[in-house]
Amino acid sequence: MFFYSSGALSIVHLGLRGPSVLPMRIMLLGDTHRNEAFARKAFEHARRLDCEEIIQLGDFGFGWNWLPLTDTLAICRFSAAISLLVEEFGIAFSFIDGNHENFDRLVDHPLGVDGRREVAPGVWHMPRGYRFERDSVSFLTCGGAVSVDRLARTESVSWWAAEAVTPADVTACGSDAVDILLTHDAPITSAFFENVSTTGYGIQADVDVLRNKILLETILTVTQPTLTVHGHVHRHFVQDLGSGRRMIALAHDRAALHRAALVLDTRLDGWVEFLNKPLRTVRSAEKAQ
Ligand SMILES: [Mn+2]
Repeated sequence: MFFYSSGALSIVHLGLRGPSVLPMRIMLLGDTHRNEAFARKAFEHARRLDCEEIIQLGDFGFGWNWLPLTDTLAICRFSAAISLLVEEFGIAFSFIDGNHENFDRLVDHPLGVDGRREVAPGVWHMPRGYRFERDSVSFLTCGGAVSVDRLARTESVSWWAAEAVTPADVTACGSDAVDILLTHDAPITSAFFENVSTTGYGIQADVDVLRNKILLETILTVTQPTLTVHGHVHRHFVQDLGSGRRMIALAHDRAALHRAALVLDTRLDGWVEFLNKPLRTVRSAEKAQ
């Protein structure tokens, strides 16, 4: 039913749309956990692969450490670091929320006219239910997940109630069909859970986790994405959902980049191509064409 990526050439033609209008490469990136060294490697990876934009899939690490700007004003250290990378590399950056974000401070940043919030110059948060298009491919985002170790955390210090997906979030996602759904948590049909029956953190954690995954599954069922990509489980795998639909899990900052990052390429007419392999393989594959 699913397989772990071998790291070999992996190109999937989804046939989402007609002829390409604008060449576009987007890198989707798994949990960054406010790891600045990993973020730099991710930007270097994106530049080598000619990506114009990075979209990070939650557990970005917003608002855990602050750099004071004035006596009354501070900026999230990791967001500031990403802002500098955006400027240095000239690559756009957005993230969806995971479960490890400071939601109290995230909502301090007002939503802009396009529906995102800018948390540092060039660093954008895509809220739950946010829809956008790139090169005629439609996207929908829904962050959020439940921290299984919530009881070991302190509210508003290391845990925020707003982490969990709510029925209102599902409503915000709407019912229009979408090509690509980006989430943090894995929907309940994820193969990751085939052999996992409990979180190991008690019945309440089990129930909360299950509820979150069912809410995400509702979005998937209603919007019928051809591709769903998520983070949270810290492992990479590709799952065939049948009828040409796929679900891909991206690994995290402690994994190799070809497992934590996925490139969507809309340059080929009528296709989206996924490059998910070490750079060396990419280069030799491109030469052979
Ligand atoms: Mn995580």
